[in-house]
Amino acid sequence: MLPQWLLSVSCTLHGPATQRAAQRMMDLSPHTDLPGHKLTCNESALLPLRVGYEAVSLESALAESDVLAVIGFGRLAPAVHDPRYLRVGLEPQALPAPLEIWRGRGPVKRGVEGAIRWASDADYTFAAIELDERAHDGLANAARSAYEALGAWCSASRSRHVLRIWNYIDAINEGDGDNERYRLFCAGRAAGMAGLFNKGYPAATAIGLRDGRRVLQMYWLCARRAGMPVENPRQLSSWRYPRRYGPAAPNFARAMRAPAHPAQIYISGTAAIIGHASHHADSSTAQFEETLTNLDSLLTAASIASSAHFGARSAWKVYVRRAQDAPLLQALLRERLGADTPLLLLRGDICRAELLVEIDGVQNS
Ligand code: 3EB
Repeated sequence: MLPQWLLSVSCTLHGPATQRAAQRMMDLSPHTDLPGHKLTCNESALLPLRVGYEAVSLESALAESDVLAVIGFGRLAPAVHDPRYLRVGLEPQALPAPLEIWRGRGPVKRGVEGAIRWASDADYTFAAIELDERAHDGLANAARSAYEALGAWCSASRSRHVLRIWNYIDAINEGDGDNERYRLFCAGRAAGMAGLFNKGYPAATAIGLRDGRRVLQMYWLCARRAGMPVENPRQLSSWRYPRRYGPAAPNFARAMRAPAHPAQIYISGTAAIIGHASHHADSSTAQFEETLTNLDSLLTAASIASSAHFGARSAWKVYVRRAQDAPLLQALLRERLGADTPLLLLRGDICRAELLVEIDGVQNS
């Protein structure tokens, strides 16, 4: 069944085009049923969350009543205890790095419950968890515990629909074959997710930290209404990856259309993968171009008008494995995405050892 917010958007604003797009999204998403009923109009879409990078102090950001979440990056980001704030251990390529700030409609309630920190307004929730692997019998169990805990917490909350998950994992490529830490994470995640996402997986990112702390960091964006998962016609759905990539497939949607109007799409970590195979193992720039082709394909599948791709109405994170690739990639990004596109380059490891660059973000129509 189509979510109510999408019905209202299709009948009041775009008519058959959005209806077709919704149909296409569902064709690509095996977890959602085809619509079997007449479209009706209502006013149930949420206002989109405003996500951007801001060069402001953490204190001034947290003083604002519409701020739902602030994410700081790297060692030099402030270490402040506030449930709305998370410092992720990924080093930014350029200093000082801006803060990623999520703004909603306010007012924001916030709290701490066990290992979970959360902040909610009427429509959206930011929820974060950090688990020390050593205290949780290793990475796989930490991942399972983290998904079980956040899953249970979100299911019981007003914003129970998970749109987007960010996973940051120390030393993600360490270990051989099925013992590679990313694969251990995937196994724990699959176990911890059991029964959670029957209507489709959230969009996600999984990137490697290098801080040596062995602390799994994860944060979720949840909403009061369900979003619509979107798959990429150029890429095999992650949960269908063949066995060679590990005993437990990753479980994420390529993108999530938010239950919002105007349209907003959260794009999962996207790399130079076609079908299930990595391409251009020897070239970060070729991987970058392939990644842009994947993003174009995904945004088209999500029916965000192609003229609206990138630009000021979007925000992107670019994860770069090798420091020496960063300057050229930065220049290429500016050339391809334009001067007004918000970008944050971070040094991080990508979940397959041969991948050198990955991009995630949010696109508003
Ligand atoms: C890929 O397409 C690249 O395990 O949550 C991208 C986004 C990737 C999310 C995840 C992994 C994940 O498979 C890696």
